Amino acid sequence: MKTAEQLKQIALQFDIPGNILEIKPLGNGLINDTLLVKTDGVDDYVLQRINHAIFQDVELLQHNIDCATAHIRGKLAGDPDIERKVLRFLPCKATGKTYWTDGSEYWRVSVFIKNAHTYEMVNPEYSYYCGKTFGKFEAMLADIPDTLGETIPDFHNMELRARQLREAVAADKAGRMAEAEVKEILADLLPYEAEMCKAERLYREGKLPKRICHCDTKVNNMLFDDQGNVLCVIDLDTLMPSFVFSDFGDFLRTAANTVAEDDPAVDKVDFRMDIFEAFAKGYVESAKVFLTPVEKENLPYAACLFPYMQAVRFFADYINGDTYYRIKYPEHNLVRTRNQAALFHAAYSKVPAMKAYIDSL
Ligand code: GN1
Ligand code: MG
Repeated sequence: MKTAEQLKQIALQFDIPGNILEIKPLGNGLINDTLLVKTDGVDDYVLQRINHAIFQDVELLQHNIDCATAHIRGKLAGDPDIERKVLRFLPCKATGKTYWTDGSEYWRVSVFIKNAHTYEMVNPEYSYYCGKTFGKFEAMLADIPDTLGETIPDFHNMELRARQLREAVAADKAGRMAEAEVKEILADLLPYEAEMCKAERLYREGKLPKRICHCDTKVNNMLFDDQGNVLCVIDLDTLMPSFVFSDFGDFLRTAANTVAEDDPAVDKVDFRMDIFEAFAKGYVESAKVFLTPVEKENLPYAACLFPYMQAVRFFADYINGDTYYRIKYPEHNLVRTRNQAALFHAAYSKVPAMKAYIDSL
């Protein structure tokens, strides 16, 4: 843990106007450390320590973010509320780059967006706006002239995630393969592996494009204003070329689940069709300018893929001894796995209904 003075010294590496009054924790991400920097000036700021163990190429990561935010800024030019609709990162005083490093830790600062709210759950009306926003976000980035890289190579590659699970099982580093429940979950997940790797097959066959996607479209990565309008998409670390399934599927993974992703009450997990329909409607409305028939017809698959992939990722982390996701208690990743596996099954059983709805759009 850093002292208040140490945090202040880090924040002062950036061109922050005004005096820093206080620095305190913000949000509940599982990867980076996020802090709010209160100042006596016009704006407050968000100070983040980028998890360098996970994001190994911070230079590339900030390049992606700089290019994407600049491109979106161009598209929103003239909008009087532009400062609340796209993030602004401050340059480091010494280097002019949008991050600062002491050689071991990586930090960045962005302007805190005022009067904005995040939610952990949304109703169908908000889901529709979220769908519209993520579709528009991808549409705005569709013609970005810069080349963006993968900040985590093969981040949403299901074949890789399945392989990592198999490797975790074989290595059994934490000795957890002896647990009866672990064996049960493995037996439950493995039969769907080949089916869930469909996106990679379509890509190899040249039938599925990669586009610039957000790749972490959890509900709580959207900012809303006081009236419930979507302002802006945040948490851009995983912005990278991927399949559109990433953004479509990961939103529903969090929003359509009747409970939180780590709720131990597995019997309460369900996949909400009202949320699916509202989000899909909004998404297809704004993404139709670029969406191909193969992308569109596979949106129900995406809704299954993401709970499945997340179950596989949480499960592999549990088996590896909890090295990736921040946990609050020893079984946390196992609880998350069970929850996501239940969500996968719920979504899977609703694929025919999802298909019928997508066809109607
Ligand atoms: C991580 O950092 P956060 O909490 O927004 C993870 C996502 C997972 C999510 C599960 C870089 O996102 O992929 O879906 O946890 N991000 C990374 O809650 O692995
Ligand atoms: Mg987040």
